[in-house]
Amino acid sequence: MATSAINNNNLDFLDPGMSVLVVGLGKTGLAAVKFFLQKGALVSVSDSSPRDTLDPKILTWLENNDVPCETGGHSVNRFTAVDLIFVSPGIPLTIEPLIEAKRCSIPVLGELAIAAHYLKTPVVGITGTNGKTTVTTLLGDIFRAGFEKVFVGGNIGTPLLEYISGPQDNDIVVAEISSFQLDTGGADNGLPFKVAVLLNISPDHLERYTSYAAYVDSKFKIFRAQSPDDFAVLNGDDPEIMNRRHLWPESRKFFFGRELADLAGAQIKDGKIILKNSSESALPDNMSGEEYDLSGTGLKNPPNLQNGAAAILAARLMGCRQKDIIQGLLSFKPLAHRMSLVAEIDGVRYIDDSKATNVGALYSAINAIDQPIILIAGGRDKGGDYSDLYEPVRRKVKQILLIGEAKDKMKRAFMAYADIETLETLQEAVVRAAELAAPGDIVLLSPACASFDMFKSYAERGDVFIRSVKAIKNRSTPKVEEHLSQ
Ligand code: UMA
Repeated sequence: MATSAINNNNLDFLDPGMSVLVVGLGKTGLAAVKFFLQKGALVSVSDSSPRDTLDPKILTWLENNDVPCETGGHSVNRFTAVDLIFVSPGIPLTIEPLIEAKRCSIPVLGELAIAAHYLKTPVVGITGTNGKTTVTTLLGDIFRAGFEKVFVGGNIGTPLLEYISGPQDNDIVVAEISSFQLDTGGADNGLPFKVAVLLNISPDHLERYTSYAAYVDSKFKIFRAQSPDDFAVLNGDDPEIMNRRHLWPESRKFFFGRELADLAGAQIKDGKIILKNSSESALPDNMSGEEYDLSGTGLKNPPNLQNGAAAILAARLMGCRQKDIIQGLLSFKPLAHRMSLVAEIDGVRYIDDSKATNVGALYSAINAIDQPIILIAGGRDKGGDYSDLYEPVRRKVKQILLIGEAKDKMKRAFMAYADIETLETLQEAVVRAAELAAPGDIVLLSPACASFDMFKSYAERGDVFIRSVKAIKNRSTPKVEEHLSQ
């Protein structure tokens, strides 16, 4: 082992022959194996899933490249016998082999720590509890209007390591960044984002963090490596963010929101985004006074107005031209499973918000709707505090239909605020919602929970909802022949 030569501040240690254990063989793990092999390291893998559940093509590829792969669990002796451990974001940092490795002073690093040393392209990072994927996608659209080559990756689905392993010949990298990724950014400052965006913070992933404060701390790490030449873009309407805005160093801070008072940044007003200076701080390049009208775009409703404001500000601070931003805004298509209208059947609208995997997302969904709601919720609980929802639920929700592991816990939480039924499947919940709904109501799937107890992903959950709604629509639409025979 060459651990004495390694420290987290200096990753020029990737000498040929050093031993690296990659933990987790998902997308990030596979990209990491390829990266470390390229650097000439002796790579091995450890994954807790049974061998027969992993992709056989990947296992054969590893074999062909002489990469030993432990499956079905993690053994401590593998973790303590290497020079460096690379962890995928989904691996809890509290598993025993990692604790033991850290006790032996073996560096445990993730993708952002590697990117800090090897990424050569200017990078915009977007984090927050909700809206990350929307803003990352939107910024991708905006930058594509103005730059020749744009890489969009990170937590949105394509590991940054895939880009880093290639020629790195893009003009800009747009990276969705999760708190899990920020947790393994390295003991030094991590990746310096030219523009770092923090969209909002509300309780999430509390099954992994010891406290909400620990989760909030993790989100703020996105600013750690910034210098005075870099920009922080922050939600001025979010109390959690505003309370801590003085607590990190260096970068120039600009804000977006409805209540900016004397803060510089992007003001949301009457469906428009207006850039403005404050008495103490001026936006660069005389951009103060520019207006962007979101009313004709897919961003006209909250929370997308906030997402649009954040993206406009970030793009402008990255040097994007106003006309390219407008083109990007116009070309943006709202993403699936986020407050998407599936169908209107007999005067009832069915809305798919399957991406609402935490309490904060359900809160903004309920607040965005004025009609009476029949809410379908539940799934795998993430430790969130449901009390923020009591008042909006009491005011707007006629009935809650609960599914999944969290249904009993949620029933206890909401029984004083709405009528509740529990059901076994999402399909049954949709059928029951259709029976209960009256014209003018909204049937809303917005689970406030992860999907993994019943589905592979929130996308699969949303697809099942859509199919169930379409089945009801087909049943309720009289066939032409039946209609004619009456
Ligand atoms: N595994 C172990 N040991 C464990 C737990 C898991 O070996 O203790 C193994 C699993 O068996 C599996 C592998 O680890 O084979 C999966 O690793 P991973 O969960 O890190 O998954 P990746 O495929 O690498 O995907 C990760 C992100 N996943 C997570 O953060 C959980 C993806 O975000 C991201 O798109 C991808 O990297 C590329 O950057 C997903 C996500 O749910 C979409 N993110 C969370 C969120 O958005 O809320 C943070």
